[in-house]
Amino acid sequence: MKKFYKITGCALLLSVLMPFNASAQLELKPESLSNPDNEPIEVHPVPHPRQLKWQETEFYAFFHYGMNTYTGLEWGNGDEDRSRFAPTAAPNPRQWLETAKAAGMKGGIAVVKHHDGFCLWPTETTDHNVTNSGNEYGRNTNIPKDFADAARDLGLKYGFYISPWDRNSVHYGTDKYVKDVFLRQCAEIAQYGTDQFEMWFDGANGGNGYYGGRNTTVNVDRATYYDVPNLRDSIHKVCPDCVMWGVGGEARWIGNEAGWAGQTNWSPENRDYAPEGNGMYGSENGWFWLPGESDAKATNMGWFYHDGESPLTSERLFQMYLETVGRNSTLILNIPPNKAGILPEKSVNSLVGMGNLIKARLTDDFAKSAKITVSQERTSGANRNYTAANMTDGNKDTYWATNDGVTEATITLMWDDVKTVRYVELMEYIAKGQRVKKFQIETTQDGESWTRRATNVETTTVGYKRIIPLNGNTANSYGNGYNVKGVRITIQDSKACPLISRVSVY
Ligand code: FUL
Repeated sequence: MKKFYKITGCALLLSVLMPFNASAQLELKPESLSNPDNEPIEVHPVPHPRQLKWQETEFYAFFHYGMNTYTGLEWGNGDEDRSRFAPTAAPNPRQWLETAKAAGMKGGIAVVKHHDGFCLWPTETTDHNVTNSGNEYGRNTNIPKDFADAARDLGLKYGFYISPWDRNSVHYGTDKYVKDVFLRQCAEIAQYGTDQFEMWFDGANGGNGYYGGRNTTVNVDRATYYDVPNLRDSIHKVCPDCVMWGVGGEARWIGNEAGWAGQTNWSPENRDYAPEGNGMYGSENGWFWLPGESDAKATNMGWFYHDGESPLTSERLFQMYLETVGRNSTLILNIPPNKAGILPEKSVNSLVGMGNLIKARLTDDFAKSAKITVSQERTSGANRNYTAANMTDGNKDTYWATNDGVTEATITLMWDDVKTVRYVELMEYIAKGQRVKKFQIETTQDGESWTRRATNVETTTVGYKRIIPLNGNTANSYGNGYNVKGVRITIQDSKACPLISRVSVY
């Protein structure tokens, strides 16, 4: 960054009067012209604006629907007779998304092609698509179109899962598959909406399959085979805010598919990370921004619908929310549509129940009525301040900060009357990088003696969002709560001055 130096009038006069050597020793004062708002400098890596918008989606749905819904498989071999895709009613993506909305989700991702290669839209890239399916409901289906239309209508974000691995295609494993099938399919899907927020590219790549009758095993190197730089560039030209997930290299797989992220979870990561290993935690000194997404099932069987399946309880799903969204990850929660192309009522109820728990437990924010003091406020700039009030103004673009070099700080919230509290939520202003490395939370009943809470929790990283149950228990977080007159958060270590955009106490 450029620094401008100001030589004051007095210094100028002295420099004329004094010999050269003496004037050279005059202290030059850094001028603030280059940074009039006294903004803290970034701690790299920082997110791309599209990754920031993506992160704000926080909690969204996953819908696995397709050939497997009718064959009962999880991974179709690619040789399924197309007539087997025969919905018993017109598939209704709007109903899927209405459920997502009622559950408090901000969007959804629909599978439009799984590993079996069967495409849920009319495409010229393969005959293995809905136009050749078993009945009129199937032949008239166009999932990406109906899904995108419904999402826009409901004010939700949307995106699609397109399996790079294709066990139907005779070309899989050759360049022709990448050029004439996969990239063209992605381009077709991009045409269903330039406002997509994520394209999902599965890490399951290659193995045995039908492959147009070759019935063989094809292995590819997923890092190089799919022409990812070209894929990324072409999609971004059409869908500028679309994060290319997984193989696309713009967001990472948390990796356990069980609905939890590491308590310590960095968004920075290294290019050579093993998606199967380190996904839960990221890397403190990772050199590029690769935020985590947790994919998990809301039901007890597969990703696709199976007769006899049951949804997980709303309480269990709420626990997943705390262990993912509450740990600097997004949560993409799968609810399988059934053979009629709708979500079963039991699943809807459980999801809506989860949404109600989130609303009931994480909405009434006591921080808004607290008297908040901080150990230090960063010196204001011309058009920006860094006061404690920025943490409760509901504005994601304002934040509280300390001065440069100050990496320890306290935030104290006090109330005149007793509050029953259970959760503390913190958000960092990650546009300038993820910083906080260690913190702790205490409460007070009398305003004098403080007791540390959540002692069994790794209170290390914060990131985009961290939610700490004060009893330290995500499975049974609600409990009786603590009756307190104050909450104190102490930041004990940070990569640089901490920037906190939100503090909430529920
Ligand atoms: C995995 C796939 O192989 C599963 O079938 C499912 O789609 C899941 C979300 O990702 O890698």
